[in-house]
Amino acid sequence: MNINTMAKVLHSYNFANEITSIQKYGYGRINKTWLVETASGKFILQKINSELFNNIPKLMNNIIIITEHLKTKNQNTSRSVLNIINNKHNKPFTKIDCEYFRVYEYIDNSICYQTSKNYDTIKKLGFAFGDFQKNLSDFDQSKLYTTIPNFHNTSKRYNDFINVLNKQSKSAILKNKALILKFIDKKKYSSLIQNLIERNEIPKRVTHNDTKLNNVIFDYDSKTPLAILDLDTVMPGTLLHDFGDAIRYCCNEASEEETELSKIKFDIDLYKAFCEGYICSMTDLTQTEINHLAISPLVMAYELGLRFLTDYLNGNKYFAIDYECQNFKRAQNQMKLLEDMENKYMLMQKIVSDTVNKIKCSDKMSHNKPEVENNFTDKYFSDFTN
Ligand code: GN1
Ligand code: MG
Repeated sequence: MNINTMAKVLHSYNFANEITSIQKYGYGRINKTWLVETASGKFILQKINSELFNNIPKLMNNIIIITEHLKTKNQNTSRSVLNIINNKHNKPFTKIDCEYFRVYEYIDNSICYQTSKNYDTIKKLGFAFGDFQKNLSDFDQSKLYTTIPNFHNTSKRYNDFINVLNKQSKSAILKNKALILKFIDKKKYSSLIQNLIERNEIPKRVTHNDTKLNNVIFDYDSKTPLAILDLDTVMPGTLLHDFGDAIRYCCNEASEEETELSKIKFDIDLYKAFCEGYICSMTDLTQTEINHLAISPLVMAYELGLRFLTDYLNGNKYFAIDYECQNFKRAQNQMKLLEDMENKYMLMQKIVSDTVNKIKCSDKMSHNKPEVENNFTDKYFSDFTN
């Protein structure tokens, strides 16, 4: 970012005179993030992508009202949410030269994981996302502004892909033919969840829509989740998208950036751990939701792969890249993951139904569940697993 703009932004905050360092932070593909250290504490500074989000005041209002609601559900309000710092004019964002910036309090003694092979961590992650969902179940959806219309409308994503394909030269299509054909061949995934939404077969809930492992802050010592980040895409939606997207990301043995396809495998034990955590905390799932939990990660891998491939064919205008064919490689990565999930799908279904039954049994057996001190205690998990 232009140094003058950065200086103006920082001067709009009360901590401007105390800054000791500023470094780039995180791996977001949409917003730009910095860690600002000052004599009195650390802050997260973000430049919000205003090409994508076209009404930032309304987006910020979503984040404020969701954060306030989540605070009513948890006593430790400095570590259970990411608090927004207002600028000197008491505004939650600063606008400089048509660009928008916001600042969050940094949560001390915390960590964000890009990947994790630890079953306990992933079980707690599942619990945290289920808990987030449950905590928002009494939030009035009509108060939310839709920041990106049709964000997880996979049928629309498929149509966008076909429209971009139609604009390609013959040689571009031939060059990428194998992957393009795979996405066309698996078109059935594009309407699977969308049909349930359109036929009102699943409830509309307040959902996060970007449930990646790296959007959760963990306590550094206890390794338990503290807060869920990146509320830009909190909108009315279906929990199938959140459940599926979280699994698509955290159960890939490799990262989303892996280009060596043989390393991309779906880890069924991590999946089991996530299911146990999620189903344990999000207890009011409907039967239709339960029936579609197992298929949802396949739909989400298909959707994201399609988005990466569409963006690649369209000149990489959406997802930030470090090298020219990165979005093509990311699409290949998601396709490989999807193919591996297809091979394990029967087992994925069985794990969901076994987990649901196990929780129903343990609910019947113990009417006196242990008190949950903080949302993610180990005590609660060992009670569930034993
Ligand atoms: C984008 O920037 P980040 O990492 O928070 C994208 C998600 C994708 C993700 C893939 C608003 O999220 O939908 O799943 O990249 N966010 C938006 O890594 O498009
Ligand atoms: Mg995001």
